[in-house]
Amino acid sequence: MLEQQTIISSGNEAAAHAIIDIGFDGEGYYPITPSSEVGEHVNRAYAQGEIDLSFVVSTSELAAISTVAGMAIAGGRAVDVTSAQGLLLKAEELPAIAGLGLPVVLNLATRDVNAPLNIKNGHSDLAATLGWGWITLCAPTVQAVYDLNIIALKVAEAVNLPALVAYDGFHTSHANRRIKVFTDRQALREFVGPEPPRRLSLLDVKHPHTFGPYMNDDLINTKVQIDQKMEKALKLLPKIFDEYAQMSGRRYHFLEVHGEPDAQVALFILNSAAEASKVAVDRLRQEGRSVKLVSPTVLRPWPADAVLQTLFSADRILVAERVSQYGANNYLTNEVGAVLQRAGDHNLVLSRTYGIGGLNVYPEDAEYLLRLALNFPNVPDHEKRWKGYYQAWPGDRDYRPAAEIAPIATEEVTRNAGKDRIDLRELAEMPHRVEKHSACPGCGLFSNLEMFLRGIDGQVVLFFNTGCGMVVTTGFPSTSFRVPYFHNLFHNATSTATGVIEMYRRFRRQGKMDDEITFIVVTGDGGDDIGMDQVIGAALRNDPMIVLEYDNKGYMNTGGQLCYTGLLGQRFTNANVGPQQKGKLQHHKDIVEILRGTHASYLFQAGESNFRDLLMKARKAQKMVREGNFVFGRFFSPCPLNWGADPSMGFRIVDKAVKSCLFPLYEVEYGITKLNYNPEKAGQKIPVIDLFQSMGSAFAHLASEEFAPVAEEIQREVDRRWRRLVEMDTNLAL
Ligand SMILES: Cc1ncc(C[n+]2csc(CCOP(=O)(O)OP(=O)(O)O)c2C)c(N)n1
Ligand code: SF4
Repeated sequence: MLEQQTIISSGNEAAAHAIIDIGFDGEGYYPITPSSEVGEHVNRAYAQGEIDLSFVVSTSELAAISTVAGMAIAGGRAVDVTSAQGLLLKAEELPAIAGLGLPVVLNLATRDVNAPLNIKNGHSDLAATLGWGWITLCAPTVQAVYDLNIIALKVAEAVNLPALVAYDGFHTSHANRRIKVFTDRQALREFVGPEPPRRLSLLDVKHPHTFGPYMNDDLINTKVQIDQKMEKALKLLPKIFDEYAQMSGRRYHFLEVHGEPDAQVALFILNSAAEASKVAVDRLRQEGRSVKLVSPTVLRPWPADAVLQTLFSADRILVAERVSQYGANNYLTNEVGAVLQRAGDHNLVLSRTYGIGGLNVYPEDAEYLLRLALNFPNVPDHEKRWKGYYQAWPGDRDYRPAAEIAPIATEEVTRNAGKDRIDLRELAEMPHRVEKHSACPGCGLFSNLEMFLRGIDGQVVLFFNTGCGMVVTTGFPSTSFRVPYFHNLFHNATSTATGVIEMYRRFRRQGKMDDEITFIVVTGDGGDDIGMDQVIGAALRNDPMIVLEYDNKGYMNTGGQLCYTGLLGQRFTNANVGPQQKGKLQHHKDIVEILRGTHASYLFQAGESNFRDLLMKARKAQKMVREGNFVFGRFFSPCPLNWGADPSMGFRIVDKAVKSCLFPLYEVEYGITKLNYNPEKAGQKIPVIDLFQSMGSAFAHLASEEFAPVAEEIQREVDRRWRRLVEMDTNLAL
């Protein structure tokens, strides 16, 4: 056995620990709860110089897994992590990776797939993957997360298929447990072995090969090959489990069984719920009941023979699943049923959906399910169904949450119509369209948005991307919106708005409605990383909407991860500062300048520190959309929580961002650039370092002596961009 040490670890830390111990060549990263921390831990180790791996922060999950595919086809060992919608966004690439035979590892901290949006546990993401050709291992405990990552890579490389390690979001990803990890990384790496040489490599220029061609008709044979590789993995896994047991003292099997081996009743359940179920099995056995628990470690390859052997003797099997799939049955029930049918179909397979939306499973819940199977069919009528729900209900159709805020009347918010000048006092009295939100004190999001909305007359419909703006305003059954509002997942608001606007125009043409509406999309800067294509698409189509980006220089809702708007050297939870890494490696993204290339009608930057300018831009933006044009605006929006900044400094930080020229106030109207405020001319320009000193701990190091070269580099870049703007302003505006 190899030497090991005991540590306290969460499931996410255990996955990171395994990734670090194995020594992967590369990781693609995109944050999503509850899996985000894995990459953060790996990056921390990288920043400290503990490991040498290419850590690529991507602009979406699809981009991350595509980067991982690139690493693998170049011959590197690569790993990725995700959950729920993140997995679904990778879905295009995942079957391709299996078809290409790339042995990458993907950790999945399972989470229910909405709607409505939910971050808690469910297995609907995992269920979606089962036909995609990935070896799939299930880790019910924190220890198993560590162990199965190692086993996954070993089997993946042996058969040239990718492997997925699934563990439960929050129940396992965030549970702190005592686990054992190897102390000697080198010895572990010997167990994993060097990466087997690939027959073909994209980097082999002496023997060039074409990968990923298109192939039709009878040449499509990768599906058969995947099947054969799965069969090979099925034969190999017991040997790998054996070797791992010798090395670690921990033995895994296709299925973990707890209770009486030949029990009359079996509960078949996946991952974390299996732990609570063991207690229920023990209690019932003390009563002399013949019960057992069966929990699969391996879902793909599907261990049909082991399932048959384990369940054959049971009269009744209750398959409990954290999914609800309409159709013949939930997926595992179908698979268990199909296996047992081979043996003559003498067993009764019952199915229950449990725990969707992340509900906890206690021993009492498992006991209830076991008793249901034990007593079947002598159970209450409503439980006689062979499939159904436990811990889930359809909700009360007649439930109407109390209206805490009143809808807004058009007259209340019509203050600017037909006026040349705005009356600030009158606008100050305008009612809020968004109220009672729970943003952190000092957050720049709503101070900017609220001010902007005061410049907008009449009715608005709001669309929010996922992010803080959405999270702090809605949480069933409450809402902060006095106007219609729609959240349609992380980065889809712009395209969703396009669809709504198309119907709005159609219905107005058809005379079905006559309300005048301004459509406004609110997004974080992260929404414009992952959703950049959608914003560009709306701009290119000149869809009449206002898109407002609050730029808080990070993915704040998920815990302060890197956004491409971040500054060179900025500290993020996934771009740490240490001997080997100095925070973010690139200069800040300039979304307005990116959109300039779409020749959108009106683009602007504004900030709460210059509120008259902001209000004038709101008025102009509304005029533009009323004329049928696309508008994009961006605010500089402090995030005291993740910047570690003083919440009372927000207004002054925005002012400094403007005066340092890091965030110039300007607009681009039909291609003509106009600076709205020139700190140089006003004699108010300040060095960027003055700004960093007040921006909080994510930036404070940039003002230190050690980071002086980085600060100088940022100053040069800011000045270069500023000079360009000044040139465009003075020359083109004439
Ligand atoms: C497809 C997908 N990937 C990842 C996420 C997780 N996620 C939700 S919000 C968010 C960050 C949003 O950042 P930003 O747009 O800057 O808004 P902020 O959090 O700063 O308000 C992330 C990564 C998700 N919901 N869906
Ligand atoms: S985390 Fe930051 S962006 Fe989110 S509400 Fe708090 S201050 Fe605002």
